[in-house]
Parts: sequence; C-alpha cells; structure tokens
Amino acid sequence: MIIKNYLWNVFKKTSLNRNFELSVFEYVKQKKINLPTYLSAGQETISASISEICKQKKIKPLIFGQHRCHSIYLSFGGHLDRLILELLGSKYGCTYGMGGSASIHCKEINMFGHDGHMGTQVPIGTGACFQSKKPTVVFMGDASAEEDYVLGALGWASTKKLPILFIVEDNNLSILTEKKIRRNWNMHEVARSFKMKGFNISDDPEEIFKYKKFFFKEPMLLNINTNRLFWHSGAGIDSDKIFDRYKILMKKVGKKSILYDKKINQSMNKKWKKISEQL
Ligand SMILES: Cc1ncc(C[n+]2csc(CCOP(=O)(O)OP(=O)(O)O)c2C)c(N)n1
Ligand SMILES: [Mg+2]
Repeated sequence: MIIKNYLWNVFKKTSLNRNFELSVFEYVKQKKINLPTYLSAGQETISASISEICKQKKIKPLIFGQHRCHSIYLSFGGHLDRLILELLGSKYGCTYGMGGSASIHCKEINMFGHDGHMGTQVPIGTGACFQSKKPTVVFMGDASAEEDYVLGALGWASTKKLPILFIVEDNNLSILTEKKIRRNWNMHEVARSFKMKGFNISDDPEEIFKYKKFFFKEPMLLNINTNRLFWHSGAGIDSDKIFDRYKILMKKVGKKSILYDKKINQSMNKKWKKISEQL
C-alpha cells in the first residue's frame, strides 16, 4: 500500500512536470520565451521521487539545483503560476523575473538559485548543510560532477557526516558530449572512495525508493541514470529513440493515469494562456 501510494504521488508530480515542460517547449518554439531555457523533460521522475520521499519523512530540505531545474522546483512544491511568470520575465515570478529558467530561486521551498557555473552548487550546498546541519539535497549533472570543487565538497561532507544527499542526474551528456568520451570513472565509485554511500541506479521511482532509509542519516550519493528528451537548451529534439520513463510509469500505475495526464495537460495549457495574456 505504501509503495502504491508513493508511485501514484510520484506519477502525479511527474505528470505536472512533464506537462509543464511541454508547454514551455511550445512557448520557446513560438519565441514567446526568449531566455536560454533548459527543459528537464525525460528526467522528471528523479525530483518527483526524491521530493515524495522527503514528504513521507516530513522533511523540508534545503535544495540546491542546477540549470535544468523546473521539475525540481515543481516537485518540491514551488508555485506553478510563479514559475510561469518567471519564465515569461515577470517581476512576480518566483525569482522576481531575475533568474529565468537556469537560476530558479524560491525562499518558500528553500530552493537556492544556481549561479550558472557548473557544479558550484555542490560546495555551496555542502557549506550550507555544514553550517545549518539541516537536511540538504544537492542536484548536479553528470558533467558538473567532474568539476574539481565538487570532489573537495564530497570529501568534506563525508568527513563531517553531514545530513546531505547528492543526486547526480546522469543523462550521459554534457551538452552533446557523451560520458565515455569525457571520463573512465564513475561518480558512485568516487563517493565510495570518500567513504560515503554511493549507488548507481535508474530513474525508476521504485528503485529510488529502496534507498530512502539512508536519506539524511549520513551523506549519500545517488547516480541516477536518466534521459534528456529535448535539446540541451531550447526547444528541439536530438533523437526520437530515447527511452521515456514517464510512459513506463503511466503504464505501471494503470489506466487512470491516461485521464489524469489529459486533465493536467488541458489545465496547464489554459493556465499558460491566461497568465501570458494578462502580462
Ligand atoms: C564551469 C562551467 N563550465 C562550462 C559551462 C558551460 N556549460 C553549461 S551547461 C554544460 C553541460 C552541463 O552538463 P551536465 O552537468 O551533465 O548537466 P545537463 O545539462 O546534462 O543537465 C556546460 C558545459 C558552465 N556553465 N560552467
Ligand atoms: Mg548531463
């Protein structure tokens, strides 16, 4: 029962994330959004699962995301209207229209906006956790994990046994360069070499759920393999042969998911239209 509720809740969040990204895709394509925009479509179950586990544990963590962070904001309860306003450049956006897609910042959900330098959120998030001792989730891409200052931060988190969770959203790409061209080592093994728990897993919410017992009890790194459905930045498709976790999850939770998805899609489209017409 617990796992059934969990899966349905993760599905609902993933559906919100996916339909949000589909709307953004259209607005970027039509040049109604003109800022650099980083779509998290394909990767949505990661933040949906992590946030759902935090909710079950009644923990409201500090959140440090990277540039691909719409799903993180929505999964952790960020206000939908304020993210739409942010992407449309309004001062009423969650980051007062100053962050855009890449630097979503939101005090209400303890989410700290990214500064644009790959991987800096890792030492900054580790420092925030060290100072406050508050449960902290730091998201990074598989390429950002390669920055030298990330390694120093992992070592410190391990030494001080911080209540921190490092999530590598491993889409195998740094813009268009695959991991195997960039390195011959793995992030979960790097974490283990620093004497912290490190695991290499898929973006299947059920698999992520298995690690919840370690959340915030000690530092842990989950390298989560996933797929980016769209271009690195902007609205386009590199390949249509990409595995889509959302579709698998829809099947897993049953037929009611199809109706739910339709409903969210319709209300999302209406919301974007209404808000953009009011500006
Ligand atoms: C220090 C630094 N180097 C290079 C860049 C340019 N850059 C922006 S995003 C990116 C790739 C990021 O890949 P990854 O961390 O895997 O995240 P993803 O885009 O795949 O989600 C690069 C090279 C940057 N922003 N900062
Ligand atoms: Mg990547």
